[in-house]
Formats: sequence, structure tokens, C-alpha cells
Amino acid sequence: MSQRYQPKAEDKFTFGLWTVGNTGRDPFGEPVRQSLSPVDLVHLLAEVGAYGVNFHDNDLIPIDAPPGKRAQILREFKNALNETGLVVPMATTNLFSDPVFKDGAFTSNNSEVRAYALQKTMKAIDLGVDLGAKVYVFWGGREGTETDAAKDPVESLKRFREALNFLCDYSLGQGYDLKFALEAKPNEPRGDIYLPTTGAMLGFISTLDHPEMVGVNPEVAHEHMAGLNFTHAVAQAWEAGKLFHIDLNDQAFGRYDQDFRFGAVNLKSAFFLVKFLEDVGYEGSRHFDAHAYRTEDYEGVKQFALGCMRTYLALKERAAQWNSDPQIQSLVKEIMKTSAVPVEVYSEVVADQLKSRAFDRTDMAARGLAYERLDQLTIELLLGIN
Ligand code: GLT
Ligand code: MN
Ligand code: MN
Repeated sequence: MSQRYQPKAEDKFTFGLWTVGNTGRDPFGEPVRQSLSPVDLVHLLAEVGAYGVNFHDNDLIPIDAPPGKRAQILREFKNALNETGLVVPMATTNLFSDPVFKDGAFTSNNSEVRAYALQKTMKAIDLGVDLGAKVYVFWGGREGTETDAAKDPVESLKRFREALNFLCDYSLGQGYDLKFALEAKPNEPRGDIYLPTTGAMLGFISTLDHPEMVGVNPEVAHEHMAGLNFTHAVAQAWEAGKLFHIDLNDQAFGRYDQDFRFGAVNLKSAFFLVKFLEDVGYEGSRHFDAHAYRTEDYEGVKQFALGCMRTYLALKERAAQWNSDPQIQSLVKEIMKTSAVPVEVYSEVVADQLKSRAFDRTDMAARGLAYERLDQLTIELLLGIN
């Protein structure tokens, strides 16, 4: 492997404790790797060159840990962060593993479960902020249904909204410098999850009491599961000023939740995603929400983590090449020639003029657009053909 593409802190590559800590358990099989402690995982991440580590409350502190144990874990984890220089840019709540959340957390039909979910989240927010988190992710894995006979979808949205409003007020009341990022997923583990896409989340955010502190955390695999173009979802979030965080991984369309290494499946869409993030100057974490194949031991896990970062860096380099490639750029310029004159701003006069303007529709339609050539040049650049 080339010595280039060594990750550096300024690349802002982060991983969740649950990603490199994934033991390979799946619905059909037992774990294949022993579980490592949070301290071991911090050292593993430091070894491969990551910048930060993120966690769910219970990745760090078991749900039933007594106060003494909690304090000890926290002390050891903070020591590991100090030793390695790793930071915690994001934290989140596990509102999906425990059986109490079998019918959802914030959208559960049981108001006691909803109250418990709020309590658990407030405590997890305190923990995240204590460790330095500036972004707080909400992934509602159990917020959905198998049968719509069981839950009213309108009521569920109202419950979800009330919970987020409560938690925004809580965070503001505590004086925390924290933003919330909502993560959509269409299904799995529920048959259907509410607000299944990033676009749906963006619509929902504008209905909240504090929309300014809430954005999105789009994940490659989740939009791909729904058969959607991830870069388009990210672009919509970016344009709305709502791209607070991003979950990078890969996923074949139409499959189960694969959470593969970044770029492992669809290099071309990974390229356009990296190009987009770099071109617009996205400054947040590049978080990898993925895990190693179940075939791997911890050496393989390190290779997996390195692979995510190396592929990102290689694609970033390719994006810069694309932006300065003479053939590609002259073709882009040619293609964009016709877009130089903007559509005018509305006025009655402009509307009247436009209505009476003569268009040569046949001529406009007859022009070839050279997108085939542009795409092939892109492919050849990705293949390293000059
Ligand atoms: C879980 C899920 C991810 C979420 C994590 C945050 S947990 O692994 O599959 O997509 O980002 O809750
Ligand atoms: Mn996922
Ligand atoms: Mn995710």
C-alpha cells in the first residue's frame, strides 16, 4: 500500500465506539471477535490515525452500571483521550437496544417509556457534553412500526416533535453549546421507520420550536437502502444550512443494512460525495459509521478503519485533479456556456416578455450535451488513466 493517504487530525476522521467495536454479531450468528473496552478502542483508533471517537451512552457506560463503576469507566476513558489526543466531537443515545424500546422511544405508545427515553437522553447529553461533544445525534431506530394498526402516524410525529422540543429546551436551559443532528433510515430494525429519508427530516425540522439548533446526519447506506442518490440528499441539507454531521459508509442498493467500509461498493458515488463535501468546504467531522466484515479479526478491523480514511483521502485527491484537469474543465466550461444567462426575477413586464418570446425548441433539443464524454473522463481519472 502506498505511503500516501496517511490520515491527519485536520482531516477530522472519526469513528463510533460501536463501529470498530463491532463484534460481528448478526441476526444469524454469534460474535466472531471478542469485545474490546472503550479504552482499548480509543488506542486502536489512535493507532490508525483517527481524529475523534463518538459513542452512544451505553457504548461507554453499561445501562445498569452502578455509580462507582460509572465514575471509574469515565475516568479511564478520559485518561485514554488525554494519552492519545483523540477528541469526542459527537455523542448519541442508545434508544434501540434495550427491550424497553421494542415499540420505540419517543414515539412509543406508552407514555412511561417516552418519559424514560427523555430521562435517558438528558443524562446522555450531559455525558456527551462533559466529554466535549458539540453535535448530538438522534437516530430513531425503533421509532416506527411493523403494522400501522398499532400506532397513529400523525400522533407519532407529534410525540417525536414534543420530545425534540423538550430536549432543545433542556440543552438551552443547561447553557450547552450543542447542536442536534437527526439521522434518517427507511427501515431496519423496524419494518418501517418514521421520517425515512434526509429530505423527510429536513421538512420535519422546520416544524420544531428551535429549528436553528437542529440539522441532519445523513448516512450513505440509509439513503442507498431507499434507492436514493446520497449526494443529492447531502446537497439539499447543505443548501439549507443543515449539514451538521455525516455518516460515511457504503451499501449496495436494495440490500439489508450493510454498513460496509467507505467506498467498498460504489466508488463513483463516493467520489462525487467527497468532491461535493470538499468543494463546498464542509467543516464537520468525516464520521465513518461502518464496521469490518464478519470474517475479520482485529488486524482486519484496523485495515477496515484505515481503508475508510485512505479511500476518502484518495478520492479527495482525485476531486482536486478533476477540478484542475484541462480536458475535463474545458468540457465543463463548454457545457455550462448555455447556463450563463440567469432566469430573470419576476415582474409583470418580465413575465409578459417571457410569454411572448420565441423559442427554437427543435434547435434546443437537437444539441448533444457531451455528458457521456465527461462521465468517461471522470471514470478514466478515477482509474488513474491520464
Ligand atoms: C446504529 C445505526 C447507525 C446510527 C448509530 C447512531 S447506531 O449503528 O445503524 O446508523 O448512526 O445511533
Ligand atoms: Mn447504518
Ligand atoms: Mn449512522
